[in-house]
Amino acid sequence: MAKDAPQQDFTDDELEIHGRKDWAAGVPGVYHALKMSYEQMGAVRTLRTLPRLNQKHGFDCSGCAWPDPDHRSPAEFCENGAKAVAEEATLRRIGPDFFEEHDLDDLATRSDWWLGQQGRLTHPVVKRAGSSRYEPISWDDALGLVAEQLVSMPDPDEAIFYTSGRTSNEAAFVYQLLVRAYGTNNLPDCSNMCHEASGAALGDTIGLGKGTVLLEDLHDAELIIIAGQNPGTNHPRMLSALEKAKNTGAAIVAVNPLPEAGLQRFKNPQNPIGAVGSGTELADDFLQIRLGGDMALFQALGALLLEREAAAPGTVLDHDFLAEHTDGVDAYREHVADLDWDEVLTATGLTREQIEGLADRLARSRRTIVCWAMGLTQHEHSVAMLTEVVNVLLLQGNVGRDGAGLCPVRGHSNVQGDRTMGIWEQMPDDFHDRLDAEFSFSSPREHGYDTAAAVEAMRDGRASFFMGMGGNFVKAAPDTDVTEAALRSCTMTVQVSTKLNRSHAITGETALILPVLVRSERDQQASGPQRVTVEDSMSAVHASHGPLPPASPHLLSEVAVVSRLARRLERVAAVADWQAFEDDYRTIRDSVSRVVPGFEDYEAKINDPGGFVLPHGARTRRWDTESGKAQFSTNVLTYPQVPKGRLLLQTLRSHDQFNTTIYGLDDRYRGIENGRRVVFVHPDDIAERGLADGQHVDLVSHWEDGERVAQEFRIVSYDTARGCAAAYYPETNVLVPLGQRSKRSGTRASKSVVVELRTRG
Ligand SMILES: Nc1nc2c(c(=O)[nH]1)N[C@H]1C(S)=C(S)[C@@H](COP(=O)(O)OP(=O)(O)OC[C@H]3O[C@@H](n4cnc5c(=O)[nH]c(N)nc54)[C@H](O)[C@@H]3O)O[C@H]1N2
Ligand SMILES: Nc1nc2c(c(=O)[nH]1)N[C@H]1C(S)=C(S)[C@@H](COP(=O)(O)OP(=O)(O)OC[C@H]3O[C@@H](n4cnc5c(=O)[nH]c(N)nc54)[C@H](O)[C@@H]3O)O[C@H]1N2
Ligand SMILES: [Mo]
Repeated sequence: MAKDAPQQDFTDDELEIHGRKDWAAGVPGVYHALKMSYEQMGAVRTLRTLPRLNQKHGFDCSGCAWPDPDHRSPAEFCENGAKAVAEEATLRRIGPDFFEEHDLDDLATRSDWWLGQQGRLTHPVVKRAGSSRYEPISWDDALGLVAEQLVSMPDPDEAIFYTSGRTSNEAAFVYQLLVRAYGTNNLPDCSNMCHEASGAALGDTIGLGKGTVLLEDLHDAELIIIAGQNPGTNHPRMLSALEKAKNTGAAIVAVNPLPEAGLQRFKNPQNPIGAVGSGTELADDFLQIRLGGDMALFQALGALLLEREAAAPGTVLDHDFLAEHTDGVDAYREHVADLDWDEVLTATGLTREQIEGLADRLARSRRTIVCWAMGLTQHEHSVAMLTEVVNVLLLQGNVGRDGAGLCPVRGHSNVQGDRTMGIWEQMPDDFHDRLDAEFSFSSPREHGYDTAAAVEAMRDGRASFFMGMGGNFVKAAPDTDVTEAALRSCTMTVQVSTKLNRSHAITGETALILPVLVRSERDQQASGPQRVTVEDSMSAVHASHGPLPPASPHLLSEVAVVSRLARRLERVAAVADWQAFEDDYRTIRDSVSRVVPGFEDYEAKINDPGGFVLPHGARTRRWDTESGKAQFSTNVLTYPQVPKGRLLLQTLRSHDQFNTTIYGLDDRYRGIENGRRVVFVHPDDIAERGLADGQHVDLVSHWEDGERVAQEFRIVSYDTARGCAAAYYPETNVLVPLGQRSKRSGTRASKSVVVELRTRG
């Protein structure tokens, strides 16, 4: 039986439960942001940093991938963006003596919160084979060790190169080049656990796996549906855009198992009256859907739109668009005509009236946007579910029209850019062709491992080297015990990092930590200070300049780490002038401009402080799909099946974390203070099981290879959809087996885990 990670403290003695809030941001948001900034950075550094966040000549927030408005306010950041910056710009430091005090066994017992609180990593360190602690090492020796290991590998496919989505375009591009010149496509990334399903669904149906909406579109929309997303916590700056839309008359509908504070009411901290007043009522309607029920909902909406059109021809659908631009609408029409409404109501937990109400809104709206995040992507049937969202928008011609479109809201600040730069285990052939031409080599074409396949390969002894360009692989990946064992079985693990996390405590035989600069720091190279570029959720690319001095003189930039490693690997060294790449990032962008479509004149385009928007065929109604048209899809109605007595659990973020980085132990909007081991359950589901609010239970998931247990969660009676529970990630990762993932994209089903609440004996 798999047990919970040992470092967790199971007793949340100080845990307090308060009522949940129905509004987000406002003065407490500002207060919490500044409090953490002062604690971590002090007043002077706070004043030097926050005013430059997301400004045209400033630096890009590492918090999320939300775009910047053209007209920025003096404080263009949110509570959680400020926290993300305080976390990296902290004055706390981990020097070499830290590791004299704390060996690996000690680190492995520490909580994620404690590890993060120790501060920035300042020196490269190594854990040698047979030793149980890290010790300082020079950069030269560190990179020498890595190169030696890579050269000695019998097959490049035994090495794995992970990326987390904060890496700049420049670093990502040189990193994938190093990996491909070394000879593998093993480039798993955090997208594999995140928006992979969005990319797959959009690629198949509209020809490019990215959203079609720009910020202005949101301001101009008539109807915005926000499904499976908690912007109040995870994309707070989106609330300003929603407020703007609202003020120009848009209707907003939230589709979520939880009544999330940010979707109800927003007190805009950038507006003095907004911050203290009663706030803007955001959502006009809240559909409290069951987990995984969205495919049924969108199929039903499509069916209802077709019905309303049949009743009043010419009033609902966009016939010209359908005829000229789409393929498969007849098959779709036939398919949804047979819709089983009983199933729809079971899958969604909604009433027919609620669904009809949303269909009415859709029928009336001429400009509709659907926004989504992890609530729609982290299910086994996510790709099909998202193609149903596309179907509904296509019916009314809502793609490639101002004020309308598809809006996957990305997570990490440059996760979309990393993909554009080639961080993917299965880049298309034309990318490889251009890469080969630019660097005169033959890149490997066989697809590499995604995140789950990478863990399986390490587990099964098919891979023995792991390098992480950022991120916290062991905590972010599913099936914590399996993932930890997989990493421990490696000959070498290398983490390019900024702060300590659990992936530094769970190591291969030899392990290295290579500490790097963050985006808020000055990146000085031989040719002068460098800028880097990032791509936001809406395909806008712009430059970022860090204002702060580096946390330590011993830090390198990610680009420098890659270039110096590349120069030590003969085959890799031969393909490019790596010294030039390191000395002057303009040379990297010059290569990108020839390899990646849309980046022509890259350098000139980023001189515009607002940056530039990458082309997206679907925005101008050019469809790069097999049929050459926007594609309707027909899917068998699917939703999670839950055996009697069990609950469906989603694993989600609290307000005080950034993925695996835990800022603090509160989840203010949901009324949780000083603890994270809580499970939110509907009061009737609690009563039905003879349990009580406040009781402690184990969360148990059952699989063919045995059960998995997350221990000691306090039951919190909460307004969630019936049959659906929620608990925080990463504590619950232990419950999700590697094998359970989206059929077509491999995204694992972190939002639909069948669990039993087991009383503790
Ligand atoms: N402060 C902060 N900002 C972040 C992050 C962070 O950890 N902290 N993480 C970043 C990253 S990498 C990402 S990917 C994004 C994540 O952003 P979100 O996707 O908003 O993050 P989650 O906390 O996973 O929340 C999922 C939301 O979907 C709902 N949901 C879950 N399952 C379903 C479902 O089946 N149907 C519907 N309709 N709704 C469902 C949940 O109730 C919840 O509101 O945020 C990014 N921004
Ligand atoms: N159960 C469950 N699992 C999930 C999810 C879920 O909702 N539920 N969400 C998934 C999602 S959406 C994602 S995106 C993944 C996140 O997976 P990851 O991206 O791997 O995880 P993070 O917690 O964002 O990584 C944090 C670490 O990155 C390093 N870091 C921070 N900034 C920088 C930098 O500028 N450069 C470098 N080199 N390192 C840096 C720091 O050392 C920090 O400790 O987790 C996934 N896992
Ligand atoms: Mo993500």
